[in-house]
Amino acid sequence: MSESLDPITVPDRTVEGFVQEFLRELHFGQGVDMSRASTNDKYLALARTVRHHLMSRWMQTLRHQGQVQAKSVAYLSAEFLLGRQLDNALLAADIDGIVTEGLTSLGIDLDDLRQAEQEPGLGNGGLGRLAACFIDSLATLSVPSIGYGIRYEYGIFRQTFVDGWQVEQPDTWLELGSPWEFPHPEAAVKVNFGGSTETYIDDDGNARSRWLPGWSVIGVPYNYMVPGYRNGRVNTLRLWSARAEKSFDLQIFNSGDYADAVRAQTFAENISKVLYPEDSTPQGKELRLQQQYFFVACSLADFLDNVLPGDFDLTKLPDRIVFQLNDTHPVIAIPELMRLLVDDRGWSWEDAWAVTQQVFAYTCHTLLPEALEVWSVDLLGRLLPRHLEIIYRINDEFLAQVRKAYPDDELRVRRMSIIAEFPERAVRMAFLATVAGAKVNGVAELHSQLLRDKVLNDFSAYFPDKFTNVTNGVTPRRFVRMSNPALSGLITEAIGEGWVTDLGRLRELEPLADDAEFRRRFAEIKRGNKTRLVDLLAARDGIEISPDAMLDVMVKRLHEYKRQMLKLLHVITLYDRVTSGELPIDQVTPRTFAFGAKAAPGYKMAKQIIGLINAVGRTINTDPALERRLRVAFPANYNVTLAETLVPAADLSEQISLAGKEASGTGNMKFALNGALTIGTDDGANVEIRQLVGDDHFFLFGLTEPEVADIVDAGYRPSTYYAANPTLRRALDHIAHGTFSGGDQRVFEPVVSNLLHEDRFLVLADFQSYIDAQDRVEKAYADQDGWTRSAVLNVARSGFFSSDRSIKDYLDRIWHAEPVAPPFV
Ligand code: CR1
Repeated sequence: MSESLDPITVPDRTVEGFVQEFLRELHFGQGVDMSRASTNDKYLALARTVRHHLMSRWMQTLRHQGQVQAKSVAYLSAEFLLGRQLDNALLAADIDGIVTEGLTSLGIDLDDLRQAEQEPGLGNGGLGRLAACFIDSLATLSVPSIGYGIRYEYGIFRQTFVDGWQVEQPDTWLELGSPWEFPHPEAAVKVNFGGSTETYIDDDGNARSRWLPGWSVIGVPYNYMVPGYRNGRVNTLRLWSARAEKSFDLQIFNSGDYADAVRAQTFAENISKVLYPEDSTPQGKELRLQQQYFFVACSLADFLDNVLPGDFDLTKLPDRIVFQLNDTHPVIAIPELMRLLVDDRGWSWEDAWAVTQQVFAYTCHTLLPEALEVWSVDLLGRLLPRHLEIIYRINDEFLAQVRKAYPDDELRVRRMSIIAEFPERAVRMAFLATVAGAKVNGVAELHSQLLRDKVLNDFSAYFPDKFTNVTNGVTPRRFVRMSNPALSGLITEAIGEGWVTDLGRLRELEPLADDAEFRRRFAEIKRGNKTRLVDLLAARDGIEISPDAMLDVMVKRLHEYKRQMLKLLHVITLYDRVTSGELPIDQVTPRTFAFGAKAAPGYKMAKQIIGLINAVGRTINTDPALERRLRVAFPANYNVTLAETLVPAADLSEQISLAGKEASGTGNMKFALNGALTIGTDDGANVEIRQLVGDDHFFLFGLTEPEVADIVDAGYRPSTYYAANPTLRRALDHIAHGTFSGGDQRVFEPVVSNLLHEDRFLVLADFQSYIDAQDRVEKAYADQDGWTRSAVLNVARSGFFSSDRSIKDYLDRIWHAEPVAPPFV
């Protein structure tokens, strides 16, 4: 079906047309003229002008979706780490050319306006960024879909360093207004909490339960455009913001108690106030559960009541929708759908369960047992008493079946219960999702295998067909085409445009790895990207680095299992080799060690490690003996925007988690796609990266997952590694003796004693293997041309890691939905 665009809504795609529209927006939208316009005025006017170019396609997509009623995907995620919108919109609408030219004619530098955009940091790390990549790919593949999440007023905290220690500041991303959102207060949804339940006899004489809620809030939807790449489709991301039912109490206000008059408002708004600053650490908080229920209740109500036509037969729901649960955060949607069908619509339990089991699928993103969310029965019963009853019944019926399958195995029944008994009675959300979901997937081959064999082993034995893998991917639009324009130009020149939406075509670059002229240009681009980074870090952070040094990068959340400490011990070892006279400074490859990492505010050890990285950096960067050949660069507040400049500049990508701990990683993919070589363990998606790029172009080190399991089972003793390895001993002793803390031995004592006596993630066990691999890196880097050849091959062989491929796998293996041709291009 092809329709034509409504001419009223289609803006003129010429430079003159753009300029006119931009000036109109400045005038009518911002109420200023060019002579008085601030940078923010110009940015907002530009954003609105750009948005016009997508708007008619958005309207058309929605209209078309309403008519066709094809099977859709609802991606439920507590986090969408979107990154800046302006460039992505320019790229999708294919108007960067006319915009740059038009602004230049007005004496405006597009780059200045770019900087004015505050990135929406509505996610913590990999999980949230993956959700953002997935909605981009869904739109680009023209899959009917909608993203549902929370519009946090404050996103992931802004990290600052005070004396090298992390201090968190609120992320005020909405302060100057966001031009990318469309609030719809008229479509608000009421969400209940608390209260109690009662049983009653319905008209047919059946005993039924119902919820008598204690309080409620209102969810206001904010819509965002999710443009496909130049394909005429614009999907929707709908984020919910919490409000009180009554904005304030006039009686109380008039009596003079102003604080009390707005109490309900403050309380309600707290629900969407701030992104929970957590990343795989267990910090169960009541507010977090409120957030989770709030957004899934809004989303299910919105889908059933507003998106579906009024006469829709809900027994057909599985033909029309699949709700993908991004980790356990939205899993409370399962009892919510049961409640909507059984309590509100009078369905039988069996009918409701039959539908529910078909419309949910669950993605697990972790292997750390402490990161598998549980909610105490006490809290859940207080906040959502009816949902707890429903969960109990799901569990009773499930366990009855397990007993039937394993008649004399009560231990197994207890292991598989959705309700844990120790250390307190609690609902295991991953189990609930596994029991109710049609499919369960891990996010890389190794991760999915470990889910089956270890974390959810009883369940994979019981439901063998439920488990599958979908290896993560990243969007090539943002992470190559947009962030690495020079490399994109070279690729397009070599193999044509099509790779941006068909990333497997990067394979066609392979023969060019042997073309000296191509390698020269590739290396020149890498250097240009480094220069861009040098300039950015100087301006953004006052950090000085050289474009001539090897750029060795470790950027990701700070977590012990990711092992920033291992990286740091390597840095300290190089420092020790030089300062002890073992290694003449002129034999050291000039290297910049770039770190970027936020620690969860309550995660003490992670914050210690941040302090230590900065302390080591201070020492190394100022020690004249090193002649500036080794430098540590740790810009604060690593985020998507910084990644866009950092990743294209990198030579070496550090992916050094303990094997069996990193579910996938996605930074690893971004680096390989931009021509960095990886030094990494056999963990997460590193395994697949190495298989694809080849052992000769990847620096593998460290224990394998089965080896780790053996060592841990045998009783791991880190101090034996310390005792046996003089290099390791010297590195740790530097920290312990205060080399980086002005002689003060107490400051970093917790880090040292943790490594020596606990070392949960086997840093000391992998140390020597890592140092050896780093020595291989040095050698390889000495042959610059050989290194570039490997870098080209990394790019050519990493096309698999496009999120377009991930989404196709989801469509085939889990969603069984089809792309629908957009109404027009
Ligand atoms: C995992 O730690 C994975 C992303 C996306 C993270 C990481 O290995 O690449 O998910 N998990 O699947 C996470 O953020 C809160 O959990």
